[in-house]
Amino acid sequence: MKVGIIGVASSGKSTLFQLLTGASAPAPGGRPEARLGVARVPDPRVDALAVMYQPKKTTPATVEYVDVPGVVKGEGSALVDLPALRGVDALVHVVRAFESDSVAHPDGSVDPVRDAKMLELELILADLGTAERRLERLEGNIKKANRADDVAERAVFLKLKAALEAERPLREVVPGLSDEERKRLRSYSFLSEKPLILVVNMGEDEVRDAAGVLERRGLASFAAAPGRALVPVSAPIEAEMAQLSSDDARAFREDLHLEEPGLDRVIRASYALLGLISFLTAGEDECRAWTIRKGTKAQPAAGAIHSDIERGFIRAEVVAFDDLMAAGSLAACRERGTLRLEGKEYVVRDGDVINFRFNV
Ligand SMILES: Nc1nc2c(ncn2[C@@H]2O[C@H](COP(=O)(O)OP(=O)(O)O)[C@@H](O)[C@H]2O)c(=O)[nH]1
Ligand SMILES: [Mg+2]
Repeated sequence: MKVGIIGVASSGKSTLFQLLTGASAPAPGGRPEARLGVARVPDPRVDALAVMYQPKKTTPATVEYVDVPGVVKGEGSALVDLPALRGVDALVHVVRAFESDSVAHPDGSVDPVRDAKMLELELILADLGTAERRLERLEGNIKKANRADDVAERAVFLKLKAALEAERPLREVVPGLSDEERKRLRSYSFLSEKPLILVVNMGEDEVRDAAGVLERRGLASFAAAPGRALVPVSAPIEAEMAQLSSDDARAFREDLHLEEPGLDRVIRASYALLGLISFLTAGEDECRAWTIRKGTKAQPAAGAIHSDIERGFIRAEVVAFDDLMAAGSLAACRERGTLRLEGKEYVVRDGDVINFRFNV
């Protein structure tokens, strides 16, 4: 899974990107470029398996993040580097809510809902451009040769255009289309259709009352729309926490009434919004979490590991993580009957520990 990080200049995008992925700060000077980094998905189940199996290697699931540099407005260019976003599955919008005398907001004042709406509009206008260009092509084609396919596609794009002109993001529109209509859009990557996680970067003294701040700033109601999620963080606090031992970090969080690190919540929100789950594999060589979409069947799930395992799929030996922990070993699960043999139609569940039997 790949997530693009967007936001106005100095909202804390690069700071958060570095904290999420462990990347170092870019060298100063030079043209800012989109940067790619990998974050580990926190998952206590993988750690528990590692205690049980003592493997040579423990590998968490990962999420890729792209730090997309903001572009200064008023140069006739978009607010964000839009081409860098075409290949991502979801967007994180870092919304600035922190006040600072030393770090100026490019618009002169801190107003998170204004910024959230402005960025959303930017995505909508980019999609409107895509829709208009496509409609122009289709009109030309239809004049030349009146093909039914082109006429049908034009009808879908006219719907999109009307919605976008009314400033509605496509994530609110596309789910209401028929399967037939959605099929015609499959080769497009619309920015306002992508799930949006608003990461609200607030002041250090505000995180104790994060829910209150989100309410007062009007962000809670903005984020209530479908396909949007809200995660409050404070970049300096996350940075401080990243320096601490895990015990000290826990004490620090308790002091601030935070249940888990803000960065973990960003990753978790990405998973939830995209409908992703993890299944697990365990053995003496490696204990590992793998990412799939909710609803994936056993055979394509095997493909997350290797295409050979998917192709040569015979059966899956499956046990729920909790059952494995309760029994203490796979052998004990076999005796208790909690280790099941499943076929290719089995729908994999979050936390299934799976051993695929295959033949190549
Ligand atoms: N006071 C304060 N400063 C921050 C916070 N987050 C980022 N900054 C500072 O704001 C500046 C811009 O941050 P950066 O992550 O580079 O923003 P970007 O332009 O969105 O990539 C840096 O000097 C950061 O140290 C925050 O939550 N509070
Ligand atoms: Mg930056």
